[in-house]
Amino acid sequence: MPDSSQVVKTDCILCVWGCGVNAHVEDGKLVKVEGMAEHPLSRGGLCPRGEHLVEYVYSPDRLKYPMKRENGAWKRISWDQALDTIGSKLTEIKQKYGAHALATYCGSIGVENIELAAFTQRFRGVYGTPNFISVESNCFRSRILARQMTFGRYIAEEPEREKSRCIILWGHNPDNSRWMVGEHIREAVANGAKLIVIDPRRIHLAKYGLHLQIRPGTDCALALAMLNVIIAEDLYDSEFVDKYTVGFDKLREHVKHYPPEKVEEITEVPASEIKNAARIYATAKPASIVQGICSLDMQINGLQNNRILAILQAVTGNIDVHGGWVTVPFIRLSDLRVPEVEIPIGAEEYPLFHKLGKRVSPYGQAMLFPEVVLTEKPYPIKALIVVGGNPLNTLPEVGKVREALEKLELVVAIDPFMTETAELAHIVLPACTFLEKSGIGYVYGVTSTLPYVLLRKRVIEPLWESWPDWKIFTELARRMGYGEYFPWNTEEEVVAHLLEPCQVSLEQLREKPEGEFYGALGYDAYQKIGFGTASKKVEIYSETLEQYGHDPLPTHHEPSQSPISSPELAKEYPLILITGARMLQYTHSQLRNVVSLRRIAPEPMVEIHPSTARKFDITDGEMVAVETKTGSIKIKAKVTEDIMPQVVSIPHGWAQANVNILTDLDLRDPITGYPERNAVLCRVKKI
Ligand SMILES: Nc1nc2c(c(=O)[nH]1)N[C@H]1C(S)=C(S)[C@@H](COP(=O)(O)OP(=O)(O)OC[C@H]3O[C@@H](n4cnc5c(=O)[nH]c(N)nc54)[C@H](O)[C@@H]3O)O[C@H]1N2
Ligand SMILES: Nc1nc2c(c(=O)[nH]1)N[C@H]1C(S)=C(S)[C@@H](COP(=O)(O)OP(=O)(O)OC[C@H]3O[C@@H](n4cnc5c(=O)[nH]c(N)nc54)[C@H](O)[C@@H]3O)O[C@H]1N2
Ligand code: SF4
Ligand SMILES: [Mo]
Repeated sequence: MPDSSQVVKTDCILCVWGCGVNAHVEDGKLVKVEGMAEHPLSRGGLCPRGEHLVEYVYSPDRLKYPMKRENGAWKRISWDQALDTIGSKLTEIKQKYGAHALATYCGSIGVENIELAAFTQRFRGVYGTPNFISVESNCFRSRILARQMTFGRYIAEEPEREKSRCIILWGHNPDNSRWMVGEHIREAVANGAKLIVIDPRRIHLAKYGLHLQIRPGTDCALALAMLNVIIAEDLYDSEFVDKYTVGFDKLREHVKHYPPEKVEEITEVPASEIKNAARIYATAKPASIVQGICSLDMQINGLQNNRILAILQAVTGNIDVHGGWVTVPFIRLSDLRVPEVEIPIGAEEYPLFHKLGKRVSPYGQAMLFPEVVLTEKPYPIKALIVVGGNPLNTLPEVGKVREALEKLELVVAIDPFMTETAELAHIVLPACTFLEKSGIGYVYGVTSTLPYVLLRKRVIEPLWESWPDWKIFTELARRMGYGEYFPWNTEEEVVAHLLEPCQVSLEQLREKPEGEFYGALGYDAYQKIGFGTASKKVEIYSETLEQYGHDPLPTHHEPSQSPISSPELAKEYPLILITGARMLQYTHSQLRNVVSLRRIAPEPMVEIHPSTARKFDITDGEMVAVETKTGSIKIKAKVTEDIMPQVVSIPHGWAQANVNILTDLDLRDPITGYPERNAVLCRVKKI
């Protein structure tokens, strides 16, 4: 091979999983990518997004240089002009309104793009604002909180292809959102594991097991009924329960209110199926509930859904065991955060979202952001820096989000592409993609059970005038007089600093370009270190929740909008909308401009059952209007047997039929503030 061509081992972060990639580079150009066989999670595979990385990186739609919006038109400016303008405006805003008048927003890409999230947080800390908001306002933190409340630490689910005897896919369709877990599950089923799918949609994996088609938003009731059966029939692990849990007697009484026959009426799952599922799950050991990553969070019972599934795992003795749920060691990386002096927006309304015991979360609750901007209560927010996110597409009720953004004096969007949010910004800064910068790739300790880390190497030089995020914040901070907090001059220095406390050294990682395990799973962790709760046991009954005025034992609450809780509204809007079922070809609002992907999945569609379609005189493929109390969109109908008759499903992320026009910022989980985006009443009309 000539010297000018090489294969760089790195990972893909077009979504959270970080699949291993062999990137082929010729004369400084990325020419081909392949899956990296050595990577323990992706094992040589890539999804269609990963396969089309070349097209993504060289997309003609990339932002090529900084731009400023002037009289409605974009004008190219230099980096110096852009950073000077932003710096002086931010200084002015701080003097006039106080530092809290700036908010920073990190999107989904901040989760796996550690440098991006770390530098955004450092910048906001040095500037002095507490207002860091992110996708954790609707995704994943609810589950972390619930497990910390229940176990005193995060314990992750492990669908182990050799060990798991039963897997419950609960509101999760890994074939589209986490393909490698879909593969694992097929292998587990081939090895004799039982599969139970709990989903209003008949996903492909449903055909390998028992499928409970559940009315959206009633998962907590279903889990309580399963516990009713498991406890009444003595199928729980009494030794584990006696030794390691508190509150079981109260749970025993509580679940008596949820007999399967009654819960059939709530969930629409036949009582016989509830019993069947409970018996299979409790007797086939080890068992792992593999739950939706955000689907169950985004409900009125979101946190309690997460709690009740943790309780199911605990009482059946499936904690810290191979093929059940297991403690994953966290990767130790330098913390670049500067402690905030004030609490962020949402911390008063959702105190547990902000702080659980001694654990203080760095996030404000983004669902309150539009309201705070529009009302200026508790104080005015005047500027927003959006880094690696597209809130104008992905937050609920985007009509109101737009109104809020339009009121701001300064919106800066840092992104490789011109997003809907960037369109509305005053200044856009071209970020380079992950292939054009170095970083740390680790299979996020909480979303997977692989304690694995690799050096994410710069594969090609930044294209056009794009910069990596760390450099953007560093240069801006230096201009504003905060240079001492940003001493790093190169990417290598940043990565070396972040890796200082890591269990695996930079040198070791350099020697092993395919990556390295940084720790081992804690299969017997609770026997060694117990549980980190106040009682040192699994807290089935949560005094913490009780103190804050919430149900100490998970209790079913009807969704804010439902045929039962709002029958009048249901007369006008008789169908139940669920949103955001993942499409394999796209990540949220990204990648619609990758032609090869667009060819496979050209447009969004609303899934609707044939009986419902007949009722509303709708035929497959025709354009229809879907309407909620909040808004209306036009979208093509996909008539399919694979969905419950009274439910319709629309994916998110599409600009031309944005489902978040239909969702509502005010419908929220009372504990976390998460939006209810699964179970909103709607109607479908012919147009
Ligand atoms: N291709 C792709 N992969 C992604 C992403 C992406 O955008 N694209 N995003 C990533 C991110 S950030 C996240 S958070 C995850 C999301 O991951 P998940 O939240 O697990 O989403 P899905 O895997 O699409 O599965 C959601 C399933 O829940 C079902 N569902 C909806 N409402 C209910 C309900 O009330 N009860 C039950 N039981 N089921 C319900 C839907 O029908 C759907 O089949 O995906 C990640 N992976
Ligand atoms: N209705 C409904 N809405 C939903 C959901 C749902 O299920 N239903 N799911 C929600 C969930 S779980 C999530 S996580 C959110 C995601 O919400 P967002 O994070 O706002 O969505 P993305 O479209 O992934 O935006 C990421 C942006 O980062 C940019 N980017 C990529 N790489 C880089 C980089 O290196 N640097 C910088 N600066 N930018 C980069 C991309 O071009 C893209 O514009 O969506 C939420 N929205
Ligand atoms: S699942 Fe696809 S997009 Fe996500 S990291 Fe893997 S290859 Fe990339
Ligand atoms: Mo997410």
